[in-house]
Amino acid sequence: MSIERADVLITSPGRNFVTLKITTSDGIVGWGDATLNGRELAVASYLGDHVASTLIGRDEERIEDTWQYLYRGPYWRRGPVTMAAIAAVDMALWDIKAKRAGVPLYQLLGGASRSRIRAYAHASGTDYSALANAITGYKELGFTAVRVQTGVPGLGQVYGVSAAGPGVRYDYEPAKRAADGSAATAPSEEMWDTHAYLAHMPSVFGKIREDFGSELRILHDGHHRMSPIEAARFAKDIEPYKLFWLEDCTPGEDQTALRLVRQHSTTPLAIGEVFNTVYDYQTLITERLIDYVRSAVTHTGGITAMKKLLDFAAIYGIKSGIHGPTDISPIGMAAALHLDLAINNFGIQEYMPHNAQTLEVFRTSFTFDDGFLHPGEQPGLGVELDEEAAAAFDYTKAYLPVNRLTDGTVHDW
Ligand code: GCO
Ligand code: MG
Repeated sequence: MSIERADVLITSPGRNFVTLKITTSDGIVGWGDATLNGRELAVASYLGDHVASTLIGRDEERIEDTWQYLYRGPYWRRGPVTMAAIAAVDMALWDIKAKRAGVPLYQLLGGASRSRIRAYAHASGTDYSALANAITGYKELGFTAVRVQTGVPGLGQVYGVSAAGPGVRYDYEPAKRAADGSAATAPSEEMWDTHAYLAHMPSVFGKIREDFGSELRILHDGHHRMSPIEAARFAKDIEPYKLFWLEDCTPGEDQTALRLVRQHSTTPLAIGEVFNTVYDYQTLITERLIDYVRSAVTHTGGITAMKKLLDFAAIYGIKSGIHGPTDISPIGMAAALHLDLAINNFGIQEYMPHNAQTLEVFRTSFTFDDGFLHPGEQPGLGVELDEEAAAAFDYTKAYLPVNRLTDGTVHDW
C-alpha cells in the first residue's frame, strides 16, 4: 500500500484550523493537525506547495523514515511552520497505522499506563470574585486543577482573562477577527505593566488558598512576560501558595534564564508551548531546570517527536503537560490524549473544550468525565473531519494581539 493523496483543508468553525488528509491506495484516511494560530496559511502552503507531492507513492507504514525525510531532507529545519507541517504528516500516518491495526493509537504507543487523564481548566476573571466564581464552576464539573488568570488593577484586557464575563467559559480565544467578524488586517494591541502584575498576583493566590483549601491544584501562566530576575522573585514570593506549576515565566528562547529562577525557588516550572523540537529543551532537561514539558504535539513534529522528547524528559524526572488550548484542533488534542494515556511520566493535560461549531466539523470520540479525559477506543486517533460541514466555514484571517508596556514599548505577548 502507499500514499495516494495528501490534501490540505482549511476550515474556520468559529476559529481557524488547518488539517492534512492523507488517503492510502486502499482507501484508508488519516488526519493530521497543522494549525498555527495567526499564521495558518504559511503551514497550509508549506504542506500543499512543498510537502504533499513528495508523499505520493511513499509507503505509509514507514513513519520514522518519513519523519526523517521531512526533517532532514529539506536542509532548512525547525521552526513552528516546518514542525507543524511535519506534525500533521506524522499524526495522519499514525492515524492510518492504528486504523489498519484496528486499535486506538495508544495501543501502538505501548498501551495504557493509566485509566484516566487528569485535566486542568482555564479559570479567569477580571477581578477576584469573577475568578472565584469561575473556579467554583470548574470544580463543580469535577476539575481538580485550574489555571488561574486574573485582571490587574489599572490595566485593561489582560492575557488569559475571558472578556465574556464571569463563570465557566469555553470560548476564550485571543486571536481576533475584525470587530464586525470579517478578516482582520492587523493585530489588536494590549497594554501591560509587569510591576502592577507582580504587586497584585501573589495576593490572588493567597485568597484562592483561603477560599478553596490546599487540595486544589493551582496553575498559572506568565506568558513569557517576566525578566529572569522578576520571574525568580515572583516564583519565590508565591512559594507559600504551593502552585502545581508556574508556566512560561520568562521568554521562551532563553533557556539559561531559568537557571536564575531555579536557584531562588521551589515553585515547579513548566515551559514549551512555543518550542518546536527536543533541542529547545536540551539544557532545560539535562540541567533539570523545568518540571513539565508544555509542547503541543501539533507544533513539535507530531507523535514520533513528542514520544522521544517525553522519554528523554522521563530520564530526568520531568513530566508532561501537553499544550491543549482551542488553537490545537480536536485532531491535535486526540494525539495528545493517546500519548498522555501511554507514557509513564504523564503530569497533567490542558483542556479547553472546543465550541459546538468546531465539534460539528471535527467528530471526536474522546471523553471528559468528572475532571478526567480519555482518548476513547475508536481505531486510530478517534477524530474524523466532516468535509461537508467544514466547507461551510470559510477562512477568516485573525491575529493574536501585540503587547505594549504602558510607555509604548513592544513587549512579549
Ligand atoms: C496556553 C497558552 C495559550 C496561547 C495560545 C496562543 O497556556 O494554553 O498560553 O492560551 O496563548 O495557544 O495561540
Ligand atoms: Mg501558556
